[in-house]
Amino acid sequence: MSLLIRGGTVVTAEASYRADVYCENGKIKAIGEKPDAPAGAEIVDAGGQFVMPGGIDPHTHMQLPFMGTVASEDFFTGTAAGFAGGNTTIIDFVIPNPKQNLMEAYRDWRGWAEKAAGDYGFHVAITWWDESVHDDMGTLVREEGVNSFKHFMAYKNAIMATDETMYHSFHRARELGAIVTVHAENGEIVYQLQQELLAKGINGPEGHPLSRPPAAEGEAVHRAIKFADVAGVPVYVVHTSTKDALDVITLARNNGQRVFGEVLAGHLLIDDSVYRSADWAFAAGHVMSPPFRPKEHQAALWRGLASGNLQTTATDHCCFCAPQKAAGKNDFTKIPNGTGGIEDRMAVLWTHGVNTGRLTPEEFVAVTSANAAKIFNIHPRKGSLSVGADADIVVWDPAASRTISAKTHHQNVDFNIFEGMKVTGVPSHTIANGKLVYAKGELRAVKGAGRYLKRPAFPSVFGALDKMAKARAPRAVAR
Ligand code: URQ
Ligand code: ZN
Ligand code: ZN
Repeated sequence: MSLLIRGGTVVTAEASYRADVYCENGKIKAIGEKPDAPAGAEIVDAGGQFVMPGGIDPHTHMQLPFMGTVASEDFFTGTAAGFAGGNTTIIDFVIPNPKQNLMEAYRDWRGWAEKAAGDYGFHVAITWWDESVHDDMGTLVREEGVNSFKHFMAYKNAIMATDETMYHSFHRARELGAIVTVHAENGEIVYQLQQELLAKGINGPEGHPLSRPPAAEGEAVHRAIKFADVAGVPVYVVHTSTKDALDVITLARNNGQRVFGEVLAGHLLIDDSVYRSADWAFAAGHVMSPPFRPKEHQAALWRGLASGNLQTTATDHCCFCAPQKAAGKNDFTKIPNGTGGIEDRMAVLWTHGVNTGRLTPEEFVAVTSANAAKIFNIHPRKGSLSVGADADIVVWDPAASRTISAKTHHQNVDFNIFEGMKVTGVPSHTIANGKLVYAKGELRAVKGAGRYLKRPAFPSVFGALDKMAKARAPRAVAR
């Protein structure tokens, strides 16, 4: 299987330059002026377009069992919809129930993901602690290629990790050369505010943001960063949604701590007015956590991306259809939390990032692909356009437009948080593992073609730290 992408401008996180890209057997074989391509190679005409690394969405929840239901998007439909938006890789989550054996949960998710059309990895959530969790974390790192462990600091009485669990898990991750990630909202503040709002008779979606103030995120981000500092482990803050959180991340990074921040495309563009809509389904369709925020937070988040204090963008793609959201008709705390976006993230970011001058094309590649690959240790196999890398490529037409709608999107959900948004800059072709999976509106995703991605630990960082620590340790006095 060979494919030649001809006439385009290659854009990586480092540079843009005119070059053709030749792919063979799923890998990038040559990049340059008219590289040799055998007769019979499939040709993609990229004239006037950009040729970029396929998107990596480091935060999705395909067919997640959550809040009494299961997300409507599965690993096949979700990765296929991603192709239509230029995304070629996801990192999803294994989320064990409290007291559920980690390896059992991991095997469940591996089974569900076998239908994926695109490549996928897993962060594993640590929702409880005992010696078996300690041991299973070792197995997951050493044998299963998991190098990131998630901690939900929200969702009390469900999957919330206590401080005790976080303490043990962070130290174990440090030992193993893994990174920790957090959903940083103070679950106790949220829980107490939810009870108070319901007691006052506020049970509609307007109560959702009121129960999750920016301070609840700022406190939890601060706490997670301090736990990570004590453990000496890198920490990645998912769906950073407020200036409060960004300020804490920025301060820690300025002090040299290894802290990374992710922002969702939705949090960059949608504000909390959606929850005050008279249309219950519209408001409930936007219920996700952390909630969409007042406008001033969006400006801060864009500054965070531009300044490099936020390194990645994601979607937290976790879809629930209207009948599922209706579970919370009389109690907003029962509305399944989650929204979609895997098909729209890159076009939304190009339109509101590159077309407005907030991001250069190179920065666009960094925040939609390369940085996630580097942070989660799959670069340059993923997130780069380099010889030997996986042939995961998007041919991007900067002049083409479309209007986003649930009526036309490929996502398996009846709602779209970007409904009606006109985007300029969309994929004309997506190549995954060297195969054309999307071409000018035609989706050619193949169920089960996706591969599980092993992501190596980071012993190099920790090895160096250990050597330094030993060097500093007081020498035993020779007897
Ligand atoms: O919290 C998450 O990231 C998962 C449960 C998806 N739902 C959400 O509201 N973000
Ligand atoms: Zn979350
Ligand atoms: Zn999530």
